[in-house]
Amino acid sequence: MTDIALTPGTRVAVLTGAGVSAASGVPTFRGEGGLWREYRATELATPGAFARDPVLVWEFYEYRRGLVAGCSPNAAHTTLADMARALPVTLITQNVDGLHQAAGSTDVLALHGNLYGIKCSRCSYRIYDRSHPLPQLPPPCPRCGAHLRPDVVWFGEALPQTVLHNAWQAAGECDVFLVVGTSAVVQPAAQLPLVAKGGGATLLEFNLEPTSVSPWCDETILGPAHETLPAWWAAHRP
Ligand code: BV8
Ligand code: ZN
Repeated sequence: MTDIALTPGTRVAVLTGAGVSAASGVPTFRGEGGLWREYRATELATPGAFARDPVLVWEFYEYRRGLVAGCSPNAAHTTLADMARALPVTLITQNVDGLHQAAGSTDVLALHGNLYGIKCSRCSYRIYDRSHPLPQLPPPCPRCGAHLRPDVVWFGEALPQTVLHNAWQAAGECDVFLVVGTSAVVQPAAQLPLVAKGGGATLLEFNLEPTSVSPWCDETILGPAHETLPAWWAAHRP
């Protein structure tokens, strides 16, 4: 086990992916269960899929909103919220399920948006709506009449600039960087652990298996994050 002496001044940054929500019952992107009907999530999370079939993509996100509505944060989410009460923690997530926020984490840098965000596919109209179910079909924008769409970042779309800038800065300045439950495949999020390493941080990975970022990690702690992260925090909290 990599020896780290955390103090109340230790700057921690965390990048989470779908694996942190697996124990809550939210399917990951690339594991089994990532399928919906006969589609893979990555086929539908694109502007082209929405342009071709807005109803299908809207139904896909309604399915996921319904799924997540029945899920609760697990011990990995609550541990990260607890950590931020003891240390300066920047929580960066690729997830859109809102479970970090539900666990009490605040100031979450949501790189890829949130399932409860809805925006216009044409103008700047956007709302945050936790109600479920939404109308069966993508509603027309009340301002311009175009289809409303999920306010998430699809493949081929730019990440929110301020969020990405703040995540990049936190990664470059932290003392310890935790990579939790991500295959580290999706860019530019997957660069963040390397930015942290380049900034001199200790890099720890929590996953079921090694990933493409494992060679840069000071340690890869194998196991389900809802068990390994609480155990690590209990052994290292200042
Ligand atoms: C962009 C929202 C440019 C939607 C998502 C290089 C540079 C820049 C871009 C690219 C590049 N190379 C390729 C690209 C394009 C692309 C990309 O990265 N493609 C990949 C597939 C190669 N990137 C983009 O398109 C990005 N946009 O760069 O735009 C640009 C600039 C200016 C102007 C225009 C354009 C946008 C990417 C965002 C896509 N949106 N989500 C939605 O959710 O529907 S990404 C999606 O994948 C989710 O957010 C998910 O979180 C994310 C990453 O996946 P993971 O979270 O890692 O999940 P995965 O299933 O893969 O892995 C789960 C892991 O958990 C596994 O390792 C598993 O072992 C582990 N695990 C499982 N259970 C547990 C566990 N670990 C611990 N405990 C457990 N219990
Ligand atoms: Zn509009």
